[in-house]
Amino acid sequence: MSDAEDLVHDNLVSLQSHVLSEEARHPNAQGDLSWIISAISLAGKTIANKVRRARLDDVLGAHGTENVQGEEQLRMDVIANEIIMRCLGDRASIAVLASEEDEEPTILRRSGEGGKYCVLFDPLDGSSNLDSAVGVGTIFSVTRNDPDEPDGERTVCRPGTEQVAAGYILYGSSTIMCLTTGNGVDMFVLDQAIGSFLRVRTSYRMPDAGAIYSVNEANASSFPEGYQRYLENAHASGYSSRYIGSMVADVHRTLIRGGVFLYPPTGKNPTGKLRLLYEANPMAMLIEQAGGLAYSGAGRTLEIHPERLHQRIPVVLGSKAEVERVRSFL
Ligand code: AHM
Ligand code: MG
Repeated sequence: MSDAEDLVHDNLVSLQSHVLSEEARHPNAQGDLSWIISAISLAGKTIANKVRRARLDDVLGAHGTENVQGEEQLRMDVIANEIIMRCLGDRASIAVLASEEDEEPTILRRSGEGGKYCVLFDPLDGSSNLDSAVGVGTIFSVTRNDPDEPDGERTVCRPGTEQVAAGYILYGSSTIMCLTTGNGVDMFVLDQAIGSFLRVRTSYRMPDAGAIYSVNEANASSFPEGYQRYLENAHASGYSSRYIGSMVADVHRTLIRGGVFLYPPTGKNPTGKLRLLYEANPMAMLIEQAGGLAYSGAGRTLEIHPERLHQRIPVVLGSKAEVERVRSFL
C-alpha cells in the first residue's frame, strides 16, 4: 500500500459523515433518514452513559410495573424508553414510534404534517442481565409511513422486507453500533473521549460458516424435535456453545465469529419468545445484509406478514451454511 492509500485507509469517518455520504448517493434523498439516525445515535450515547452508571446511580432493579406482555419492567427499561422517546420525538419526519415497552404505538404526526417514517425499537434488550454487568443493547427498525393508513398498529405491522434501515447498539466492553440502510452492514464504535461513533467496518460480511450454536439449552427438552436433533448432531460434531442471554450480544458475536443463534418455540413460549417487529426483523435485515440467513419456523423472517404489534416468533439466524444446516433438521 502506498503512503497515500494508507492515509485514505486510516481516515476517520464519523457515523454522521457516513450517513451523509450514503445519502449523497441517492439524488432524491431529503436528509430525513440522516436526522433519524442522528437521533438514534444521540439516544444510544445517552443510554450507554446511563448503563455505565446504573449501579452508581442506583437505578437497577424493578420499576414495579409490567409491560403489555406481562413482563416485569425494570427501572432501566423505563429510563431507556424515555430517552428514545425524547430523542426521537421532535424529529420532523417521524410519523409513528413503536416500543416493545409500550402497549400502543405513539402517533407523532400524520403524513400531511410531514410524517414519513416509523421507528420501532426495543429500548434495552437483555435488561435482566444488567445487574450482572453483562452486555445489553438497543434494537431499532425504520419503515416508511403509509399515508393511507390512519391506524398506528396497522401502519407498523409491515413485513421486514419493507424496512429501510435497521440496527442495534451494543452496550458492552465498548459501545458498538451496527447499521444497515439496505446497502450492506457498517459498524461504528463510540469514542467516548470525543462523543462520536467512528466507523470501524464498512460493507461487513459475516463468516459463511461457524461451528458455534447459541441457544438457551435449558429449554431443549421442550424444543420441537428437529431442533433437538440439530443439537445432538452439533454435540457429536465438536461444536462450541456460547450463550449470553442478551440477544444483541449473542447476535453481535454471531456476526463476528459466525455460527447460529436460535430461540425456538418452547413449552413456556410456544411461538418463541422474541418479538417479530422489535427483535427478529431488524436482526434479520442486518444478518442478511452481512451475507447470512434468518428464518422463523416455516420461512424467511423478513417475509412474514405481522398479525399483531407484539407478535412473537421463533428465531434462527446466522451464517448461511449453519442456518441451512439447522433447517435441514426442521
Ligand atoms: P427482553 O426484550 O425482555 O430483554 O427479552 C429478550 C431477551 C433477549 O435479549 C435474549 O435473547 C432472550 O431474552 C433470553 O431469553 P432466555 O432468558 O429465556 O434465554
Ligand atoms: Mg428484547
